[in-house]
Amino acid sequence: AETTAEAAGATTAERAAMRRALELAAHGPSRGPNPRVGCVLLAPDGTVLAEGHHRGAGTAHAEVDALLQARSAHGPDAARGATAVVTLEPCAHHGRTGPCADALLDAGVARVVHAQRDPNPAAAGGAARLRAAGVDVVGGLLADEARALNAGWTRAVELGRPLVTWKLAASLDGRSAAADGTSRWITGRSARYDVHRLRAGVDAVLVGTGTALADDPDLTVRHAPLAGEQPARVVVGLRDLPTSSRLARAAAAGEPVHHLRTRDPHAVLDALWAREHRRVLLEGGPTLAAAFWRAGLVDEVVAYVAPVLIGLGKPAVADLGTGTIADAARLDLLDATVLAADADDPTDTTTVRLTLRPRKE
Ligand code: AOF
Ligand code: ZN
Repeated sequence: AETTAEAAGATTAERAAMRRALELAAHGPSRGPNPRVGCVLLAPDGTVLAEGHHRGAGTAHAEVDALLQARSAHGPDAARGATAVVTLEPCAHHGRTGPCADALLDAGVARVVHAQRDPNPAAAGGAARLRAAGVDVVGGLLADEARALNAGWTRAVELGRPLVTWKLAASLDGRSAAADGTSRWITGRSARYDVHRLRAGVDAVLVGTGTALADDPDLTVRHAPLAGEQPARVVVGLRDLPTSSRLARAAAAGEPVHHLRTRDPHAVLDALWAREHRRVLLEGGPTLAAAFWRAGLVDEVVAYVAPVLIGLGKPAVADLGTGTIADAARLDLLDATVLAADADDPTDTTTVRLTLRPRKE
């Protein structure tokens, strides 16, 4: 069992350093395959030697970033006898970069205080390796904060599949299109822009071929700030898209657009995981959403509900196999926010955004 921070008595200086390391970590990536990690190196007298953080896949891990900074400020032996305070257990693997446990050992670090254990089986084991080499290792200091900072990444890594947020836009009576297929627009402008914010936080945006054919969507982030590249756009299903469609033209232009010719949500998530996608946004339509729901592969729901009645039309979700009310799928409401219409635009619509979590038995 791991020594806990309490049992091993992390010092006041180490606790303050961990708070600082968490702040540094927050500047790291909020999507993509890698977590946010911060590191502070303390001299034996408790003063700060150097700081570092991780900036995204392929760049230095936080520990190595801090070691580099220590060396450039204080010379090659800067970290000898130092304490490394890091928000994640140092890695033990050769991934895109070398193992941090070895880098810390080579630098002569005497003590390591980390927060969260590494949930990634490929990288874990650094604490044990350091301990075996005689380094004092304390785990678990402010681990809840570190985990919260990487909540999505941690859940995805523990599940071994991308986290799925299902976004739906519907009328008061749960329709996402009218009988003739028209759907522009059910929700208001601020709701539609809010969807761009959701897209900007994921690695891939998913739609079924039915939606791709009916709506000819673009699926890019245009109305929200975007750090880094556009999320990948993924079409799921067996039907072909016309070469004149927006998605087919983007693919032809070399943009990251993929067509997965399957109907199996597990196969979809396996393919996305292999592309290192950890967070995905499922934007419909009803068939794909129902398939993910029935497979238990929806982790969060964001529903935009507009005060409009459509009557007969396309439901937001297809058959869920619930023949009786006792079998109806229940969700927990986490948040409800009113996205007000622009008062100067009579065509705009106020929309309610519901953030929900499926109840898992
Ligand atoms: C990071 N940044 O500061 C630390 C990480 O294949 P790689 O080299 O990108 O390694 C990624 C894994 O390394 C990551 O999933 C995590 O388990 C571990 N630690 N990763 O990206 C860091 N310390
Ligand atoms: Zn590492």
